[in-house]
Amino acid sequence: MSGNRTFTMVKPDAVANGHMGNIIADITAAGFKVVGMKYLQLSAEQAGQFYAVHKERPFYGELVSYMSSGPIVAAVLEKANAVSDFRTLIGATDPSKAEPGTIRAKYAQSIAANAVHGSDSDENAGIEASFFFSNLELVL
Ligand code: IDP
Ligand code: MG
Repeated sequence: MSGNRTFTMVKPDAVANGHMGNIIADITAAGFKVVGMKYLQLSAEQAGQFYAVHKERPFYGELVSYMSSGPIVAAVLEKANAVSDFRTLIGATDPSKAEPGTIRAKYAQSIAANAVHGSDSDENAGIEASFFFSNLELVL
């Protein structure tokens, strides 16, 4: 994967609260092209695997049960400087600290239920995209 792709999820709280369409609209309005998209619910085992890097953090159990609590949208996005521009678009992990107008400021409930995921590096974007998508499933 080159530096122009990132991976996102619309998390269970945002889907359950009806923000899925608005969040995808904000993402595409910001210039990101969707190259892959799936609507699915993770099992606790799958959520635990996806977030394995956070295994030692105190909120890991809460994160795994929350991320498997309802359906999500998983997507691969394309744009120049995708990883860093997308992190700017979503705002800080804690929505009370997120810049006004960012997706988390607009739609997140709490530091745990914070509406969206965004990869933090090109390397992780590649790993996370391939957790959900084969290359054959991505639009060129
Ligand atoms: P990020 O999603 O902004 O990259 P990370 O530190 O990688 O933030 O944490 C991954 C996810 O774990 C967060 O998006 C959030 O859902 C959850 N999380 C992070 N910090 C906390 C916390 O202090 N309490 C509960 N959940 C948290
Ligand atoms: Mg992170």
